[in-house]
Amino acid sequence: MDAPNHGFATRAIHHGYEPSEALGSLSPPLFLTSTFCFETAEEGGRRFAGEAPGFIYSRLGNPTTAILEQRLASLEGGEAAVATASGMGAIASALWTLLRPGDELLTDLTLYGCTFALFRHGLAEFGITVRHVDMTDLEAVAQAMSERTRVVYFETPANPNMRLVDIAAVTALAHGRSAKVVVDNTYATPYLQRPIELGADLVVQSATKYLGGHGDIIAGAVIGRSDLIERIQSSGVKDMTGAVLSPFDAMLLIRGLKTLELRVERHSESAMEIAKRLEAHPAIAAVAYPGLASFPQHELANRQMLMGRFGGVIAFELKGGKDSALPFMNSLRLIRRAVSLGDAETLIQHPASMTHSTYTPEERAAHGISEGLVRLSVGLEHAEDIWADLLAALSVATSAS
Ligand code: 4LM
Repeated sequence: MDAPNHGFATRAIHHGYEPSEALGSLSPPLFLTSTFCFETAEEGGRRFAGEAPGFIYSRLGNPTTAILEQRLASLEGGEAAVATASGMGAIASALWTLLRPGDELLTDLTLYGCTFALFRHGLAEFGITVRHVDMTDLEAVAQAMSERTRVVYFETPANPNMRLVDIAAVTALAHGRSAKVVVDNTYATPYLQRPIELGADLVVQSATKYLGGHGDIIAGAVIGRSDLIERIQSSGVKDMTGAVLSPFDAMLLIRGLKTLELRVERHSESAMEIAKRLEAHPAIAAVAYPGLASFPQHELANRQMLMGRFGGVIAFELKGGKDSALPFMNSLRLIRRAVSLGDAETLIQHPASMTHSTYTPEERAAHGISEGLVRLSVGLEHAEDIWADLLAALSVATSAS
């Protein structure tokens, strides 16, 4: 069923699948197969030549994954999507397709640790110049672009410090230089933010997070115009990275998407309440959450993020910095100490020693990632239980310091 005019939740449940085409099965069938049989040798040749329709081999395409891809494209407001084995698989497949030696990649200061590592230790070693600029400063972005800037890449909200980038404004600057814009929309999800509708060329997602939502898969996706996705699928995913999603994980992701709207509503509602309470607590030095009036880019958050919601991730610092943060984390009983985010379980981690340990201490300092920062991914538990756990651990940390 293709229903572009239906609401978000309806498309997350129905788009791209018609039960009457699969023996009436309510749930899309799982095609757990690596390869597809040809009636004749000639028929196989025609499929390889693109002259006959039909699947060939699951690294090139799979019917279960194809339903997921149509659904993701619809939710992000793109023409097409390619699902990948991880968020890093999505980022690497897109960038290896778009960039050539001699090109420049312009990116924000703050990025997820492995994205930073891919840029600094991967792309840069293959003749691509990677330039970091503070993308909250549009003047600086305009100055940093050159004739060779081929791709402009950023996260908003950024991992881990929640900084926002004005998608429409940066896209206008990039398009003025004929550069492509790639936005990592993992934190916001398409329910709260749709970069393609604001002009971006491609969205990348770590579907491991909110899209899957249950902490049981590693997955990713690239979404955008059909011609670009076709190139990323047939070059980046098929040949250069091989980062293809398993059909089994595609099925779990189809299942996860059905509740995306409900989950993000709840994550956001609880996170907003917890951010306010953290901000008022005497042991807390600073809280970064786009929904707070004190957030420096709160006006941009209101303009760019949808539904009056701001997601489930909060970054904060304790007054004692790292020396208070680690004992505080160790005192939590309900909240799990783990990286990743967007799961039903509330997760907490320390970016400087965990997700962002790929930066040197000097790089973290230069890129706005402080050593004491703690990241909380607010889960779907009863919000008062999450708060009670935080409160108890804060009092332990305060009395110890
Ligand atoms: C984490 N993040 O932060 P895969 N883009 C963003 C991310 O946060 C991540 C990826 C891409 C974390 C993982 C340990 C904004 C991952 C990469 O892990 O390859 O699906 O996504 O805790």
